[in-house]
Amino acid sequence: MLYSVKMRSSLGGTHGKGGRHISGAERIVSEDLVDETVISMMRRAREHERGCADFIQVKVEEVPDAAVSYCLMLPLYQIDTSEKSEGHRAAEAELIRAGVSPLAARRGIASLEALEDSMRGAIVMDAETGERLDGRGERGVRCSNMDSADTAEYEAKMRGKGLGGDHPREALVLASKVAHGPGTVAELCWSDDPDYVTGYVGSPLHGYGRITVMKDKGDPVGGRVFFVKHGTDVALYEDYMQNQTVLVRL
Ligand code: PML
Repeated sequence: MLYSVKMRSSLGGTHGKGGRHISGAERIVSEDLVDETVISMMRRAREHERGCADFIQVKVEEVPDAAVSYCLMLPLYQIDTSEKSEGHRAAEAELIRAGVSPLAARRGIASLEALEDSMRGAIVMDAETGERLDGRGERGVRCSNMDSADTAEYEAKMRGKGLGGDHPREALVLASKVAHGPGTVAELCWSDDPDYVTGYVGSPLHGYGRITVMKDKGDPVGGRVFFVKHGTDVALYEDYMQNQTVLVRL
């Protein structure tokens, strides 16, 4: 039996509401790993560089085997850039190479640049027209309920590539689920961690393209855009992103 373990932590709110988001994590693990996963999430919440959370919520939930689907991990490649403008040019080229129209690629990048605050979820954008399709304002559409199918093997592989940190490990799993979504053409992302400037363009056609510099150091605003085929059923798409449990195989 598998279990979903989710953690979110915040600071300065009341009963977890209205505070500043500090950290979040989610894993899907076998029963024997539930306890250690909960403990390591608690530690992560309390020792986060954004501060020590005063509210931590951990949720453990059984996942029936029948509810799990599988997809393959995206192949990873890297584009080295040295500043934000170069990173954005590279991202635009990668989005177009993945099948996003030049107009939508520019709109996607501009939408993230225009954010004043980080979004918890993603903007869903028509890959042809650049029109925003989700009606979820600042919340966007969260991609949730995914993990690697074999954590030990995955972590060893990422460490072997020099990518042992939380950001690339979690992002590659998420990007793999997104790329297999019903209608995904590409994804654009940069982090909301002020100390983390690397982002990526993911796509079913070319895989996970890390772009080493996508924003200025110290900038706390990040987000994601999911570009979808013209005519995609957005309700179905949101349901897949938020609710479908996906394990990613190497
Ligand atoms: C990478 O290092 O491969 C990019 C990671 C992006 C992290 C996005 C996030 O923090 O949510």
